[in-house]
Amino acid sequence: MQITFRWYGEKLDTIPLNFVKQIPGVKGIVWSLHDVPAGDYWEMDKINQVKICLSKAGFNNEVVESLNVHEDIKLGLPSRSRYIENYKNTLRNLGKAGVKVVCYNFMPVFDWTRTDLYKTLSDGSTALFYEKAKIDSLNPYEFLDNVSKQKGLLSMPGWEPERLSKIRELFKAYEGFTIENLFENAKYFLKEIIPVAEENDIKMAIHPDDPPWSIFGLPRLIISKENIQRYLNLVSSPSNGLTLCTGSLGSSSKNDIIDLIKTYHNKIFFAHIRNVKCFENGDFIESSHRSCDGSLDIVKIVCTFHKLGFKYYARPDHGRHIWNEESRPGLRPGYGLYDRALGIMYILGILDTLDKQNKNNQRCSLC
Ligand code: DNO
Repeated sequence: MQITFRWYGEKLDTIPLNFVKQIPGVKGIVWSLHDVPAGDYWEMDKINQVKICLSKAGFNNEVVESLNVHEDIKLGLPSRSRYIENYKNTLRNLGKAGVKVVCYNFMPVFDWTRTDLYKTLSDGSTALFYEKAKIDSLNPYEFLDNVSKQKGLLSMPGWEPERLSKIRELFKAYEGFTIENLFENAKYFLKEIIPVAEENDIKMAIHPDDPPWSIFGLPRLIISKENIQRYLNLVSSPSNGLTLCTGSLGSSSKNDIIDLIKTYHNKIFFAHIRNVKCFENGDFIESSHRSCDGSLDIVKIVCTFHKLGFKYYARPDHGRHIWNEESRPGLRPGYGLYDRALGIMYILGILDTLDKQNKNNQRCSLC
């Protein structure tokens, strides 16, 4: 597994790349052109600028996360052809720049959803929290009023101001829209873009829906093993694969993460590894990476990937806000430096132990 770190770019991220360089084991930066709106074409010059910047700092640029799919594609509107053409041309450019994996999602309206960005944990750190009863009791407009007052929200991926300003229109457009419509539009999209990904040696890795259940009556695709299988079957290709986000799928106890890794390890091109503490009432909070701090067994997860010879990319995903980091202006909730660095060290600790066991021909009893 190759360890990577998500970074929002020189203008938008408060963490300097030379700090990231000091985290052991990080080979690549997971990047995107966050200033280009969904549906627009990524120019070669802009892509190359990032490539040069990352390579100067000693990182590769092999993973792009969030080449966003325009809402008209998800809705299957006639205008989708223009956006699909842009998507294909962007993939061609990314291929030229040496990008190997593109993580994207097919979630209607919202990317990911939380009710609290800074919920205090018992140790005084804060983390992203989802309160099920709150989401269930509010309509999306009330929810947005409620949550948009929170610091940092509008800097999160999927919550861009231009997107949120169109929220009413979007909800109208999705009225009566079913999961079958969404699968159909995903199929149309994949049939168009997967051949281009193949030609350019790019693996497309769809991100699961977060949380993995329907919210505000919107249909959701990547929420269960059954739907993952259906999505992969839409277009059968070595370029049609998954981002296995342990925290997204793992916030539903119906999903068995170990089973998913064992079943789909050949289709997983990117792993987001994080822990989540789930409560019986459907609430969940993002905890530290340690197995004993959350509901997921991160040791077993990393061990399963290792045993299966997983050779693709992984990142620590979100972290808590610790050591007063949340007071740093411009911090993106969940994307601080410290806890993600601790997460990497935890993952590396597990991997190093497993490698040592392998060298000594010891059998692993962890997974
Ligand atoms: C959350 C992320 C997601 C992910 C997108 C990919 O922090 O994992 O926002 O980047 O769903 O398109």
